[in-house]
Amino acid sequence: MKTNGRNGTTATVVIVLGLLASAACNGDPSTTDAAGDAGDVPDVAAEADATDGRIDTPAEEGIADGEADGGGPEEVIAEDATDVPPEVEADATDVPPEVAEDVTDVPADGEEDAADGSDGGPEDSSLLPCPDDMVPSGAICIDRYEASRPDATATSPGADDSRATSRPGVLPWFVNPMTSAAFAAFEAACAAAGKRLCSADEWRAACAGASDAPYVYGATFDREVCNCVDTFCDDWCADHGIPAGECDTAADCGYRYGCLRMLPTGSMPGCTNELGHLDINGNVWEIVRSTADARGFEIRGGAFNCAMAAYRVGCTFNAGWADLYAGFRCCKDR
Ligand SMILES: [Ca+2]
Ligand SMILES: [Ca+2]
Repeated sequence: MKTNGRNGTTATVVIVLGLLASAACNGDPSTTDAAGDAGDVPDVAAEADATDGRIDTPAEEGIADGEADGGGPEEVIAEDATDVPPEVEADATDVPPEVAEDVTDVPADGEEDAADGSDGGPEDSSLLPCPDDMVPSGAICIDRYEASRPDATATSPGADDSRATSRPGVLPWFVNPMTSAAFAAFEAACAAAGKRLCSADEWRAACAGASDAPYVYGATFDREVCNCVDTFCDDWCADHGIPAGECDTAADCGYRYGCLRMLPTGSMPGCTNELGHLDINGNVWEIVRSTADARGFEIRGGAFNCAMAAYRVGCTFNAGWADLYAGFRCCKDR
């Protein structure tokens, strides 16, 4: 720090780290990110880079490498990202066995849901009930789970693109990076299931719920409720003998420990509101139709690997970049 040259080097490093942090979420958070959040970025990148070797399972490495290793310019990151092996696995052992039973026990009866005030429209009595794999949200039904392929399992997202399913305990259907071709494929997958992609307004309304909350579960960000980059830091420390007082649970700590991971659908039973859909915040991003966004779609809900989770998993955030884990869920009119 004694010379201008060193100061210049330091400044350069900070700028580069800022770019790396963008890569840590697989993209450039430029157009829709709040400028005020930019100050958080360099620390995240430093942690992500420095701890690359600490990822403790092959499954986690498969996903985390797609993020933390993408330290170069965007072209390089995109290459890495498309290389995500289809067998990328989540830690299926984390799925509480009771989750699937609980969620499938939820009554899908539209009249009962309408009667409990979940959507409250005056015309509710004329609306049809929703199929078992969807929940009512006003004048539409929305998938209970993130979309998955028919042949997806808890450890594989599958390969059958013929139609979208909405079911618990399987890895969601995702692409990385997001493309216009994927948008068309998602629309076709919903159509083959007798559904369609949700619109941005429909998705946001279902996310915010009756209380119009910023997060699906309420007004205050909670890392433990929906699967985000910060969810497993405390668990990682406990598993590795790090006392709670010494465990880094600050924002984006998942990069430090390499403990972020995609989960099978419905693994976080609290990640919902009175409507009963799951994972609308976090896990994989969700593509929705948009007339406001020039791309024709928006990218909503945040993801398991995305920095600045408190900001990006919110119900109103639209990711303006393509290098991310993009999934979807289907809607249909009632
Ligand atoms: Ca946790
Ligand atoms: Ca999601």
